[in-house]
Amino acid sequence: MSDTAGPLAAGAISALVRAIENEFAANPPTLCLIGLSGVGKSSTINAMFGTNLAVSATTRGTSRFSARTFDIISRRTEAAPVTCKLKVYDAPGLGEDETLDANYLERYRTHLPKCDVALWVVAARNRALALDQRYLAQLSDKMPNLVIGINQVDLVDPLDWNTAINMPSRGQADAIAIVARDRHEKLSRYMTADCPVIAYSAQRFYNLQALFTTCLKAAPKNRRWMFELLKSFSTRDWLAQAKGLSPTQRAALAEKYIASDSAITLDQLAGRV
Ligand SMILES: Nc1nc2c(ncn2[C@@H]2O[C@H](COP(=O)(O)OP(=O)(O)OP(=O)(O)O)[C@@H](O)[C@H]2O)c(=O)[nH]1
Ligand SMILES: [Mg+2]
Repeated sequence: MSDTAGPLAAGAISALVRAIENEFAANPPTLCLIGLSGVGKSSTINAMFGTNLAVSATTRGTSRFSARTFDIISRRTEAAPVTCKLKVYDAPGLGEDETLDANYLERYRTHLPKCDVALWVVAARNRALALDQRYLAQLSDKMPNLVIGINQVDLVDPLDWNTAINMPSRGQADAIAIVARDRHEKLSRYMTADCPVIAYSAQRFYNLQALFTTCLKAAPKNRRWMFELLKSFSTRDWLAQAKGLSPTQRAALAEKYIASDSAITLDQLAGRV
């Protein structure tokens, strides 16, 4: 984004906001979620965009293959809230029931080419990747811009997540790095092009910014600003779960990571719509 534009005249603000909202309505940013049952696909979207997709710890959380369009009020702009839209293709997890998978795969093949980004989620503790490999092989020719997310890293052995700072213990960090390399190697064999792999925890808001930034970069260049406006989490969400920080430590961490949360000026958006 350019910082060179001058300040907008007050009268131009509402026209610009309307133009932005029209752009979202006409052509909403579109994400497609893929992955096995219960890996945290819906949780990931809820964490990043403040949506309310159903989540379940027991049986399937998402009950049908559907495209949902959410209205998201973006407060990333200083001047005025903007009503944005996000379209999400979410499906019950693959591999949950053999009789349903063929249908889901067919529908993914139809819808994937229309998406800006495909987010393929695996669970960090699941080392059995044959199903993901099989589905990836069947979808790779239809895949738009793919990002692999390794979710639930808080559950990686030795299971001693550091709740004081809401980060992996040293032992977990080492294990997560091994997991990330292993999953990248095993899944990339089934892709037509290499793609980024990000380890994170949707529940802990840990490394969610890295996942978000990677999805943003994967999106078509002229559509990235739309995803940026949709971001609905901040450093504060991650820090809120870091129960053992002193005020000084909290302030230092906030200072270090807060740049990614800074407001977007309408001047920066002028010229994009
Ligand atoms: N510990 C932990 N649990 C998580 C995390 N992300 C999601 N979960 C839990 O994993 C379970 C499944 O989450 P969902 O978001 O419903 O998973 P899904 O992939 O959408 O599931 P289906 O729609 O059934 O395929 C829920 O109990 C979530 O709370 C995480 O980062 N860490
Ligand atoms: Mg789901």
